[in-house]
Amino acid sequence: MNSRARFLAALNGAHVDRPPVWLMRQAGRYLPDYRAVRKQVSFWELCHAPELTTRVALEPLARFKLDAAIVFSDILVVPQALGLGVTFGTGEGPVIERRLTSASDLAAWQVRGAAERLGFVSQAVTHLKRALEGHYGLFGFAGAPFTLLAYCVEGGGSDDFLRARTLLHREPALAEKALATLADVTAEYLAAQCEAGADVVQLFDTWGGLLDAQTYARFCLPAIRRITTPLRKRGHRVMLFARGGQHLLPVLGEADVDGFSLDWRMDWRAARQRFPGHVLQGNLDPALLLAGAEPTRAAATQLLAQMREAEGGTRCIFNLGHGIHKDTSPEVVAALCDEVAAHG
Ligand code: 1CP
Repeated sequence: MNSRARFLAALNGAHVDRPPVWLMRQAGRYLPDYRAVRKQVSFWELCHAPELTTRVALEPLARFKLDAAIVFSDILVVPQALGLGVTFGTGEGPVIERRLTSASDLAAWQVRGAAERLGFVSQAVTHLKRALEGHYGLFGFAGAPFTLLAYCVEGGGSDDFLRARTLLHREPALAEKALATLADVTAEYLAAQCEAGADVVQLFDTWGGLLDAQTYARFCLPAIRRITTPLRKRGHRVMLFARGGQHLLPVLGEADVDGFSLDWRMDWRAARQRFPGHVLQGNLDPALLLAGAEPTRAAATQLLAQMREAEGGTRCIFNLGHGIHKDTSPEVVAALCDEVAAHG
């Protein structure tokens, strides 16, 4: 079975010889070629150069037995396209210059033309699609509305995004309007990625798990559906990753998605029981890879056995429960992918 055929079969619930595998953040700082590229160009320059985004997206496919690629970009391209001024400093993570604190800040967002300003990402998808020559599946992606809002309100990274969580409750109308705006730009942006050749797109709700289920259902799910419902009506596939969202499982069914990417703390069997017809993806703890090849292989074998319990492992995609940590050894990643491939 070719990788893309395996990947599409898993998405469609057809027979698979084994679950396909890809890894969140599979292109990134743990790979020497990525670090070499970043010595030459800034992060934004890299994102805007299709030859380079394709080069870094292909590197993990050349090294490891992976079944899908993900376009190289970042979730913060959306606030950048809205004119918020996003910079990636060395080491300490992104900074957003024009934070969202009031209705007048929101009124200044440059919504018109934002999807066009994101055209470089669709170009990266087109370029990568051509290079994959139909051999591998291809993911597009975007940040989910709340995760984007969290960065826009905070002005950068945070452990608890307290300012964003406070805004939801102090100024719910402003928060809803900002979430809807982010959603509408994202819907158009993801449709363009699908039209450029992405087989499926993933919404990263990295910070959604900071919210209780009631707040998530009130603010996040309507914004997510503004993206997913029109995409799915057009025949595009969408996955949702709600990191730290085990307590959200009872409400996530309202997201209108094809599948869920599971955080490492989520129980695979419990998720499968709740979502028998959805694609499930995940969910090895990235920390296992830092612990070495043996614990990683053992945990992978166990997870593959759980995947096989329902329908011979179809509608399952092997992945981590969050992105690969930058200190991960490529040899361990190779061992993991070999282990998954050996289960065919
Ligand atoms: O210095 C560098 O080279 C930049 C490091 C880096 C990389 C490699 C950033 C800055 N972004 C990326 C690429 C990236 N980001 C990808 C494509 C790589 C791949 O998967 O192969 C993807 C899917 C993302 C998504 C992303 N960016 C998320 C969601 C997924 C997740 O890991 O939770 C988030 C939260 C971001 C924000 C971001 N971008 C970069 C950093 C360091 C951060 C985290 C900021 C923080 O909260 O501290």
